[in-house]
Amino acid sequence: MSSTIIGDPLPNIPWEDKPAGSWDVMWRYSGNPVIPRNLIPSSNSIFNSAVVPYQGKFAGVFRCDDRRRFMQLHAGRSEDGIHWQINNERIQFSGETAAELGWVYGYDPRVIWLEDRYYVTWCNWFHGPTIGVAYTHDFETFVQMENAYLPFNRNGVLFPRRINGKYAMLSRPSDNGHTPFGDIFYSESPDLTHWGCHRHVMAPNGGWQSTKIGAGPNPIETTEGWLLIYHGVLTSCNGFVYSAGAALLDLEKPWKVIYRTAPYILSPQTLYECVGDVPNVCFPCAALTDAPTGRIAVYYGCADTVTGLAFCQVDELIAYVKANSCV
Ligand code: BMA
Repeated sequence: MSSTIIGDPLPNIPWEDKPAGSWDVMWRYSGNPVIPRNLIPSSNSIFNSAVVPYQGKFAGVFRCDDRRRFMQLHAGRSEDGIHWQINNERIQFSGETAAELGWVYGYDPRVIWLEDRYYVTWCNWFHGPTIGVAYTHDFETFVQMENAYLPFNRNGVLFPRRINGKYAMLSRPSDNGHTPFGDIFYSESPDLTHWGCHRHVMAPNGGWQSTKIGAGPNPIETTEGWLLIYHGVLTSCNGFVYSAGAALLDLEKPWKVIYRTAPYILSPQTLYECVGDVPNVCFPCAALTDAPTGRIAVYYGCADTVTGLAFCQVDELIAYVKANSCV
């Protein structure tokens, strides 16, 4: 491999080889969707969810919209990353900040191991959407921290390590509705509470990413830069279409975009991506990686209804990003 992941081995990463004859740089798991909408009694839909390796197995935080159609976060476990047990009760965040802020809704979680614990970020209601932050050691108790920003913001995604001594997050300032704009910004913090030194990372750029963009899974450190898989939105005559692309960001100054795909790497094309509560949505929120093999397994929401799994190989994806860059 010419380009490699800087990270840990994950020999039990869910994986399926690319189908023979496929032209795609990212390919779908043949058993998709891996999480059906009605896996638990309380759910209307389970999508846009985040998973991590946990104690030799897997754990995660799942967006489960309930049958009132309220947006909730639930914890879950898996032996293999494919078959999931998700708690029927939503996460009850603990701590003084949780008591102070209260709970209205949460959606689109990301989860990352950072230094000594797992951090969860999500879109959290606080007089409108902004970025909620919490930590857990065991996926049972989740301690809520301060929201990272004032409203309105979405797609808050932490980097897996400090950069130049500071914690780092990507986010997408937005509005109180179905935002028709949106660029990705970078912010840093000394303590995961106070965020500043904001930098612009990238703006929409035509085609599948012409209306708005937002970070997807937490950035993956590679020898070529931070590999960012992100979503982009096109406004069609029939509404928004959510696809995914990838970019390489500078390792020390991640607001500097080195390469960025002009074509999408995943777009809504299968029945479960094109038909559901919100049609035509592929929304990646998590990526598992196995550094020795370069394998990447991406979890993505499909049509705001179910959760799918897709795969790529780091050297192939980076070569594709470079060869098809719009930067
Ligand atoms: C965005 C978010 C996502 C959702 C997408 C498509 O604004 O709300 O959770 O998947 O819209 O509905």
